[in-house]
Amino acid sequence: MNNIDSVGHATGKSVYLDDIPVLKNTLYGVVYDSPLPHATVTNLDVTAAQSLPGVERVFTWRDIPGINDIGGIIPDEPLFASDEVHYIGQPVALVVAADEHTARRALGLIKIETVELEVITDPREAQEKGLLLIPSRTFRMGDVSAAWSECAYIFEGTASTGGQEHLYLETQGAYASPSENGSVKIHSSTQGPTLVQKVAARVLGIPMNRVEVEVTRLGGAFGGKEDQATATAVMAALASHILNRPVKISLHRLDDIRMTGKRHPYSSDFRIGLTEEYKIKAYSAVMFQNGGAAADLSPAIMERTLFHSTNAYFIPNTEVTVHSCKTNLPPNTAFRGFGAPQGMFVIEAAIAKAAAELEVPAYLIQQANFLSEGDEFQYGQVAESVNIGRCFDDLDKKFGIEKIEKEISEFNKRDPFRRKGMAMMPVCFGLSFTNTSMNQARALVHIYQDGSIGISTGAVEMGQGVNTKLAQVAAMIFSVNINRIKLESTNTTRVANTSPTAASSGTDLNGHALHNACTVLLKRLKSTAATIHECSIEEIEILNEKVVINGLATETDWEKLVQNAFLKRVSLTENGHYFTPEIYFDKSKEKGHPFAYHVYGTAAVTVTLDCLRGTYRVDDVLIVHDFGNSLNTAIDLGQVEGGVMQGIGWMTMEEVVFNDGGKLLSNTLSTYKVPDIYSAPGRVVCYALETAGPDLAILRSKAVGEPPFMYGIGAFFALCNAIKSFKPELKTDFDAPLTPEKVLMSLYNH
Ligand code: MTE
Ligand code: LUZ
Ligand code: MOS
Repeated sequence: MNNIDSVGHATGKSVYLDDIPVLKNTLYGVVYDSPLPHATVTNLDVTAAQSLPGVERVFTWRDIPGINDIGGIIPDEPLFASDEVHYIGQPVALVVAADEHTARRALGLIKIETVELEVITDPREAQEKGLLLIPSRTFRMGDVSAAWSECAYIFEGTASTGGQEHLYLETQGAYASPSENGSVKIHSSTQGPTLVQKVAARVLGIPMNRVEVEVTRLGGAFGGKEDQATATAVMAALASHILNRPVKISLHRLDDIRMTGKRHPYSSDFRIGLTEEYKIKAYSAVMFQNGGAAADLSPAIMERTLFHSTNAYFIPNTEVTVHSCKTNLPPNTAFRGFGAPQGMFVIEAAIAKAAAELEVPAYLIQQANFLSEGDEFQYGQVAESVNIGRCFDDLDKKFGIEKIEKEISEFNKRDPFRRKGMAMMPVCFGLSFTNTSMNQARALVHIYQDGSIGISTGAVEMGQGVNTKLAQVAAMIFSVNINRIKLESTNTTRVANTSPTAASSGTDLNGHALHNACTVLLKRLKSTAATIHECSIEEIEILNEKVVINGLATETDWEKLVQNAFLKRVSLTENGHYFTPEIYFDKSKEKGHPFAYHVYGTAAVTVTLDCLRGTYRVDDVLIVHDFGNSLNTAIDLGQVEGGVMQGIGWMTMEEVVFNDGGKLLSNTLSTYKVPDIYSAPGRVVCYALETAGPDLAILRSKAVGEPPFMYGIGAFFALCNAIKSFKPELKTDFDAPLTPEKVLMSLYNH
């Protein structure tokens, strides 16, 4: 089954926000953002900008009719700064003009007077000064302080990971226009239309039913539009609502990179204790999450870090704390993996450290500690259908870990200046929003009189193929040709109170809701068929667009059946609702059953390092991944390849750099290096683990969006191993990304 969008994308016919034809009288908005990282605003003068010919109006916090707050979880983030600014790039005003060029010229006429305040960019320093976004949280299991004395070996260290720019191809943007009765319609490039609707209503001071949010598709999001599409959308809505004119905002790339938050950098201290047999007896870690200047999604990301801090291992005694630290940087936000990669990096660093000290391959320690059936996670959930050991063993069977190791060691003996390295990266990722109430969805299905089908859900298509998978679900239930099905835009008036398309759960949640709606409609149609053919409903099947009775095809095809049902006044519309059963979480105890199921997989990553130049390439990424019973192997493999590439980029070359004054130095694509075709691995080979798939996954097809990202972590440890083989005495520190510059310095600077 091809992706239903492939032709539209290849021919340029798919409609993104910027392709929507603009209405007459449309105005264009450009954001004026804070030039300072932390300051009191003593005066803001927009009069000169206001009087530039062509400028319609300059909006500041004073123009907000409702509440000046866009915080998604915690109300700590103004739409426009008022008396203080907290980061460079923070929106202060919006210039709206007849054209974008004029609006941009007016920016230079805005005068801001400030008194500078202390700037903090380091999360550890923020924590010391008590600057936290939310209270710190700790997950515990067993008795870690008692367990240290039972360990044969104890190792300590630090590990840190950097930020990451989402670099969605389509930048943030929105197009708002006034409708009747004081309503506003917002076209938004958002993963969370309901969040945009809710926050727009709050800021405009109108009820949610006066705000309609429409999403056609996104040119990529990767978490960057889960929360941070809201500011742009609400600014456009505000200007449109007040001026009673259509207003469009589409961020320029450099503005987008400067103003929006990124993946959270983390800096952590760890301690790991093992027995003589390499069983991890105890693990403790303290992690400092760099949250930026407002909470955004940091509380939820912190939580997912905690949930994934022991990755795919059973560790009987743990204590992991995360501090969410407030700094003068743009608020960091969701990014594929949502804090899990940061947490997993620390336990993998701890294992790598132990392996180096004990002079054994890390995979022996990994393997000795894999979760087994019935083990308890740190958060109380009991592990079921655990596949991690099988993924690892299958990978070994298919590719031969020892054989790879042998080839590498021979190469390393032979080659004068190049070194190869290998690392295994197991992954265990929990599926469900960690906030239980978000695990619900709705789907609205219309069967039209001609037999064609229109489907609306809360899912947002951002390139991940959710629309194709949803079409497949409906086509399978109705047993009709997929060409009969159209996936409608995502719209808050058709499907309300949606969760963002995130947490890899888009297909699962919306697919289940769709399944429920289609099942009800199918039953109605079967009942109609039973009336036509004067038999009982149990004898009826619809197979390949035909009514089949007791295995025999009848004259009645899908179109006839639908037409007949319509004439008989049967409802051909249904709204399906779904909520994930069985899940709950008790925050007061930090225990529960938060996930519907877990996704497992293992990758072996090999690299070749040029020790003269510090340059390297990733040779192979060999994977066995648990897709369950995949709905669409082409899409799923695409998600694996994209995720792996993005993970490798985060670990090796993408370096978000701020100076001490909170200014982003890596603010262009010439100073921020993203992976391109030349940095792609030589091979990405991914085998599907043979499994039935869990009941709670839609048609037993497991969610796939985020988990493969974490295979990229293997590239970091493979590089560490290559470095170690060139310079055995080197004590590697775990400071990602491991850029070629950093590699070169570590090879020769000690
Ligand atoms: N794939 C593409 N092509 N573009 C994206 O923006 N986002 C990722 C992943 N894969 C993304 C993507 C992220 S962060 C998530 S959470 C999931 O897709 C969301 O979609 P799903 O829930 O339908 O898997
Ligand atoms: N968003 C969210 C997420 O609000 N809660 C989550 O658990 C989550 N997980 C991954 C990505 N986005
Ligand atoms: Mo993905 S980080 O859940 O949008």
